[in-house]
Amino acid sequence: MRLLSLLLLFAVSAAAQKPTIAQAEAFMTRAENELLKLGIDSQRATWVQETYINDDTEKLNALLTDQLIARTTALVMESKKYDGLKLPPALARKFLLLKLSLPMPAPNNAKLREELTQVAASLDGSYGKGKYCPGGPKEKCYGIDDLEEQMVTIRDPQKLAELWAGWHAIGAPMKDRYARFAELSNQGARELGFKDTGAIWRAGYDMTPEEFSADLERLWKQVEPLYKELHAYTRKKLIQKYGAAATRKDGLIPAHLMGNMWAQEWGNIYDLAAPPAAPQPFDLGDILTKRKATARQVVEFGENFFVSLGFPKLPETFWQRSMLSKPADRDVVCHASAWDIDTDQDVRLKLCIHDTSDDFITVHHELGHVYYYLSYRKLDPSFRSGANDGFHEAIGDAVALSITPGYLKKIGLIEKEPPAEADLPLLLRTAMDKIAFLPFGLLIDKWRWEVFSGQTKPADYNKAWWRLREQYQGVAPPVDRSEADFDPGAKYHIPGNTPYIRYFLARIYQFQFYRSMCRAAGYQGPLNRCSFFDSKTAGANLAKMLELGQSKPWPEALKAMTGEDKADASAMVEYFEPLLRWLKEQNKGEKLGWDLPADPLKSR
Ligand code: X8Z
Ligand code: ZN
Repeated sequence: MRLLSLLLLFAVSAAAQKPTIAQAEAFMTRAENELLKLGIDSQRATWVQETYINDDTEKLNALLTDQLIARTTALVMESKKYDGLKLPPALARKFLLLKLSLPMPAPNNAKLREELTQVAASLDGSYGKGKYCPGGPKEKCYGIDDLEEQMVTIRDPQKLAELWAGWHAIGAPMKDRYARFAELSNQGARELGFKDTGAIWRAGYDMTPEEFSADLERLWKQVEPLYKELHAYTRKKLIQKYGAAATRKDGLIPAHLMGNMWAQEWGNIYDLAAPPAAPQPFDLGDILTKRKATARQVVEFGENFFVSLGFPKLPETFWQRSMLSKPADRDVVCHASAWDIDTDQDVRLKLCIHDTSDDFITVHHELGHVYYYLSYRKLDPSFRSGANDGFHEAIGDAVALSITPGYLKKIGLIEKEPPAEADLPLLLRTAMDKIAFLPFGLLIDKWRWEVFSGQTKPADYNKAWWRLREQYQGVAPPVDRSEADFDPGAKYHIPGNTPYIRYFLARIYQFQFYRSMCRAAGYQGPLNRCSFFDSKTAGANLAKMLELGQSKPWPEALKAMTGEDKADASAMVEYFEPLLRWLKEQNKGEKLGWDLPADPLKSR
């Protein structure tokens, strides 16, 4: 009798301790509010660091990041209490998103966490302060912003190799810090119950890691034939121009000849690849310079496009608080970015606009982020994010695909539409940016996932990097490299710790979004000529997807706009179909692809 009542008492108190759904809900509301506030403080500190780099702002940023990570970690731990509960789907999703919310998980130990946030802020700072001083440190020095501009026009391979090596030297001093960063962040990931930091990143796609890998592989296979043709064609043109400096027995292309520091987009060397009889392409950069367009006016072109779709004008504070041009008096991170400081109306851009067409496109890209922010700001804080991060990167690009000659004529930037023969050359130029990027977009995080998983050790960082660049991109280092170099450090997103697979996904999604908006706009005809400017129907469909934020698994968001629920590269293939036919014709007799060299670090 006594035993029974004891047991009963035990059962009752256990039931009393088991948390309820109401408690889970209350916990989540509290967590959301607290993290929202800390997130805003941290955003402000990061903004100040990146627009005003010095030791103090670096420290302040590290401090605020530290606070945010500390509280997020503690709340994730606390949230485990509710693990076995059967929660309503929206609440369950919030718990999941909380677990995945740290791109840089940190150890739950104040000292180690502080070390990690310091290392991370110093890596970001090193990139922003990075300079190449051709005549030595006392002479004129160039940051990446200047160097990128120079690479667009310089056509002397020796000079290009110098610039390339000069910039890549900024990576070497980051190597040890990067190794420590990976080690500490992994420890944090393991404490949260994940294998490593890469595993957290890959968990953000509403599918299992195996399904995610399979999806990436499937998409890559859809577009790889296009890349191989473009690679072979561009290689032939580079060899015609540069001879020995562009020639390797294995068929790889030296990475400094593509008009871009990372050979990630090749549109800047379109002049070397243009078909002989092609009409001279219009140069938006020239047009904007001749008109003396200000940075603000360049952004207004983008704003007007979104307004034409039915979106609101940008808030006044956007213009007051954004950084649109490079300040003359201090170091800043020029790499373009869009900011959602308070996840409400305080949205901003940070970029260093020059009068080039690349920037015209980049502005549309960044405004895609801004209009996404503004569209989901009314949702609960947990859901104020993109359906997945690839969606976020794809919105502005999908809009920018509508910057056709027809559109430019409509808004008065060009006087007459180029003749029909100009279509194919324009498609080639676009492909040199969009298609060329695909393997690069894929390999950056393949490298990082291998680093985080421990498959690639610090002693092999650079080898593994070049192995992937050779395997996927078919490009080789222009000068000999070694493990004393750390070439990944010369690409912003590595020291900046921004996951990158989003950009690969975005290249694919953007054509899918674009095709669906073209259809909504009632467009019929070859896909590459469509502009959905001024279509309120296309805009309404887009808004339906954007307003969902992260509240639903991404296939549902995709469905809300396109009616499709799978990522699909067929729109991209359709867009470039005429070009593919032409490239195949041009490449007759050419060997497609390349062989992998025995030593990935050798320049010949
Ligand atoms: O980093 C960016 C954006 C940031 S919002 C400008 N992009 C990647 C890069 O520059 O490497 C856009 C394309 C790929
Ligand atoms: Zn972006």
